[in-house]
Amino acid sequence: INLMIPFFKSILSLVKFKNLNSNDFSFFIKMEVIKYQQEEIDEVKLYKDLGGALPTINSLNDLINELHVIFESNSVNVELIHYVMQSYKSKPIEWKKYAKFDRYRYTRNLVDNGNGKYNLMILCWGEGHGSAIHDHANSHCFMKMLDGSLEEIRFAWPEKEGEKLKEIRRTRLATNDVCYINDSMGLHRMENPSHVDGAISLHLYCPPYDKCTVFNQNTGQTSTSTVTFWSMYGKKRNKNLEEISTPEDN
Ligand code: 2CO
Ligand code: FE2
Repeated sequence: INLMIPFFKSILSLVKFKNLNSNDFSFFIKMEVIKYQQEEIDEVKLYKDLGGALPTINSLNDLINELHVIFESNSVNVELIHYVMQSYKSKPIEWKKYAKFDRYRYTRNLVDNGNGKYNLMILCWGEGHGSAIHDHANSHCFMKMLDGSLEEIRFAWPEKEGEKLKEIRRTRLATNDVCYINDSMGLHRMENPSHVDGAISLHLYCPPYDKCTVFNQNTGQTSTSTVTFWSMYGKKRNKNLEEISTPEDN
């Protein structure tokens, strides 16, 4: 495992957003991932790129409001999203109404639907809970630890059919850390390595998606997984929905 893999990838992607009220893709936003270096935001450069103003985030509400402002634009800087998510210092009192655990698998709890442009959600990982290896359905994924710690295990896309997936890096995320992934950077699975403590993370997916591909590590075999919400806006959903799957361990 090479922990020093440089992430100086220049990626410029056009992201389509689905209009909430229809099934057409009706508008576009450009997400800029320019010389994005994982886990290291160059604040000075970002400050210059943005013309001399970096937002101040003092609460979860500030973060939610700032994200709305940022996504009003047709062009969104990935480093800026990373920066604002990192600036928020986790305070349990602000997010605990969204933190709903299940004893069997991790839960996804919707905090904000970003006017249809992105989803902001809180994931609750019980002791030892993990996800399957999955992609992100062409979405940009930001993840910030709010409590406890998670391990991200990243894999390369399989090159041949029937091939075992290659692990490319392993990162431990501590409280307040942020990490970013999109499909061009590989696949991953997340795991709460603790058998004592839960872990809580805040995720932003842009554009929102409800289906992703999950992979069997040994055979590379894929299947489609539907991702759903355990709760929305702090309210638990219908019992029947609890049966629908999340990309849990396989
Ligand atoms: N992508 C997974 C999900 O939305 C969680 S791992 O972090 O991206 O369920
Ligand atoms: Fe993920």
